[in-house]
Amino acid sequence: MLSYKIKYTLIVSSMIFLTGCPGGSTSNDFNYGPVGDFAIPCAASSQCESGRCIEMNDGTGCSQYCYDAGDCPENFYCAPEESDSEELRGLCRPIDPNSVCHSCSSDTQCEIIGGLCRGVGQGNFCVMDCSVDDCPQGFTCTPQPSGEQICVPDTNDCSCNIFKEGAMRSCQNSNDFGTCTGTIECRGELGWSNCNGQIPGPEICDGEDNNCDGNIDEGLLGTKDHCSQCYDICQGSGISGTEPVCVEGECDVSCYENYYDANINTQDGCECIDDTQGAESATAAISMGNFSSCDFSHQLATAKVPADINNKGHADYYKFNYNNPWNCQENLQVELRVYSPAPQHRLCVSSANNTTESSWSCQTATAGNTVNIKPYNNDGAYYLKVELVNEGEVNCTPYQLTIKDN
Ligand SMILES: [Ca+2]
Ligand SMILES: [Ca+2]
Ligand SMILES: [Ca+2]
Ligand SMILES: [Ca+2]
Repeated sequence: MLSYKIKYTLIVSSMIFLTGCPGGSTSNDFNYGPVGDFAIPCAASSQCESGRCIEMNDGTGCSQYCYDAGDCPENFYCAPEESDSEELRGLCRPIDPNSVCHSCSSDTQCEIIGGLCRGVGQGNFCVMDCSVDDCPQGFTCTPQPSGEQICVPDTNDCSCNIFKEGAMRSCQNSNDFGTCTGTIECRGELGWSNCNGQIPGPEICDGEDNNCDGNIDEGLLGTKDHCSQCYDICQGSGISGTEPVCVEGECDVSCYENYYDANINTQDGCECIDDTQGAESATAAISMGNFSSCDFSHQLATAKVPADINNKGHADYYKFNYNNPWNCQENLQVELRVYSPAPQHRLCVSSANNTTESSWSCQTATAGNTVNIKPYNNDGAYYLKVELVNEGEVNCTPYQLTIKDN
């Protein structure tokens, strides 16, 4: 306080001398040193102890003279005043938070904070000059190679400093799995917070969008491992001829060739396997043998034409050779017996050496019944076909086929 008094005296006398205007009110236009009305709203300088009414925040307020920032309250800096006096150093002016660290291209843009336009981090920003002044909290006076001393934010990032606390920005977390967005918040002199967005990860079935691509559980939900919901695993893996599948959110099985889900139960997969006794076409027909006796009977009991609701097994084709060297008066006949609960079967039999299917004789047998076809007794090759009549009817029951002459 004592030094203020001394300086004040020196300043007043200097001012009087310099202005060449001694006496009058000029010598009392300002008072150097601490005041009791700092920042009190004012309309004119004469209302202030210091004799200075300046712009402050939203209006005008009384200020005070200073030597350095230590003479000014927090968030005020000691702005140099134009004077030829060595003693008159400056006036406490509010630090404009919008001007500190504001992007700039020339020093004149930074005059409001008595600063300079200098490079900080990536770009040029208004920084305060600390050659005569202290830096505000959160800034460190940093000598430059040029000899200047400027207030560099402790964050070394002008986008976030103590004056910008609470500022928010969007941010991204990216890796090989994707990019997730979030926000970062300026924590004042501590700098930006970490991005609060989630870390992208591989998509897993959990009801969340793990890789932040906007889709939840994509590529997983609706598959055999997550069919109607996550971890609803479709059964059938490990069962021969069976592939578990998920169709529109419902588990099903896909059967390999010659395998059928004839019991409409996916739990045991495609449990019905076709036999290999009947061929798939007349030309490939499998021979049942050569018959020439006048009284014979040959039976095939284990063949079947399986079917599930999606697929019907191929028709079974057979052939046999018949000759009648003794002119027996017996009748050659082919008999098909269908057991319950098998669906309708059809039996077709050719005449001797006739491979044209459209001319074969056919009969349809229902469950529990038997049908007979008696071709003419000519010598030659005979062809047989056993097939299911309707699509969509399930079956895994063997039929009984008999060739006889009696
Ligand atoms: Ca996703
Ligand atoms: Ca997910
Ligand atoms: Ca089954
Ligand atoms: Ca068959």
